[in-house]
Amino acid sequence: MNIGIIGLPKAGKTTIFNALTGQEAEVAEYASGRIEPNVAVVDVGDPRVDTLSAMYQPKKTIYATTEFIDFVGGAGAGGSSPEDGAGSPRHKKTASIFSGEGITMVRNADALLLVLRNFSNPTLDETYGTPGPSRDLDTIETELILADQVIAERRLERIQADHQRGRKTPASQAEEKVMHRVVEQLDGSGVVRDLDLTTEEKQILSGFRFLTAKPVLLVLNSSEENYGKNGELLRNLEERYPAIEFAGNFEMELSRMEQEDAEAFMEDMGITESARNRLTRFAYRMLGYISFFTVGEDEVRAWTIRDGENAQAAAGTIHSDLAKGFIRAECFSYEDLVGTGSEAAVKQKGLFRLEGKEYPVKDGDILNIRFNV
Ligand SMILES: Nc1nc2c(ncn2[C@@H]2O[C@H](COP(=O)(O)OP(=O)(O)O)[C@@H](O)[C@H]2O)c(=O)[nH]1
Ligand SMILES: [Mg+2]
Repeated sequence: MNIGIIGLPKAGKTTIFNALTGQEAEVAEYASGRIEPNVAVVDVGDPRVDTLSAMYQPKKTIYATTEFIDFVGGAGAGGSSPEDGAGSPRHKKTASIFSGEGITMVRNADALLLVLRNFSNPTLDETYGTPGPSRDLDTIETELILADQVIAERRLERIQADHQRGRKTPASQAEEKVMHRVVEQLDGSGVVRDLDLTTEEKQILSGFRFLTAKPVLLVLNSSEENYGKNGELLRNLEERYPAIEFAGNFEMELSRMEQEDAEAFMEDMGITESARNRLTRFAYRMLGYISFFTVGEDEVRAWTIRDGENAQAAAGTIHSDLAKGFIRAECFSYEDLVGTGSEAAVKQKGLFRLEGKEYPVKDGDILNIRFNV
């Protein structure tokens, strides 16, 4: 899973990125002018993996991972935004926050984590106004729409120009049709996500990686003082997107402390778990991801797939050969393994199954793929 962190300048994106990854990327009240994104791959903490590792004593234990990309916007850094390069001069609208090189990486993300400032600071309040998470969400949505509009319009013009030159194919006509719908949707301030698309249309659009097609999660980045006291605000935000609250600055500091010290501070704040664990669990649930496991003497490992994917697709996440040469999946559940105490006991109780290609893999399944290439 791959998550792009976006938001208005100084909303605390890098602070949240640091809290989630334990990194020490530069956090700044003032612009620094750097534009490359911060990227980190972190393990998805999962107590089930720890238990499996203790049972099998493998040489290697490998957790599922999540990649976070902290997109460093241009415009907020004192208007130093690189030209959007939107092409034709007809495109007056430029997406000021989401222009520049970093956005290419965010376009490749599976989901957007949108950070909303909910803390005061004299300098920031003066430059960007007092905290207004709902207002900021509106602004960001508008900017995401603008960024997609530039791409969709440009593409549509291109197809139409080709058609005028007599270059018309069934594929180009299908693309024109769906791109036209995208442009209309965006012109009406709608998002690509809300379009009712056929599988084929989704396929046509997938290469454009529209930002407004991606699932969105909100982070309400609250000050240490008002953390946990924003119930109504959170509920309002949740009417639009799934939302989670962090005390960004505080949690960034926690992520740098020794476990024991961190736990004492967390208790004081009523924070039960690290930002990373809370966020990954939240993201898995909201984005519909699940984990399955492979076990053995060599390796215990967690893998991430989308809920509903079948055994063959799951095999493919391990290796494409396993999907191609798929015969059967040997399968039992983590629960049954822990419940009975051993693989032998799982078999004895008739809880060990052989599943075919179409079997929908469940969260916590332990799989061994039989294959033949
Ligand atoms: N009080 C408070 N300050 C924060 C919090 N999160 C970020 N900041 C401050 O806000 C400024 C901008 O943060 P940064 O993470 O660099 O924002 P970015 O531009 O969105 O990446 C820095 O001075 C941070 O110390 C927070 O939760 N509480
Ligand atoms: Mg930053």
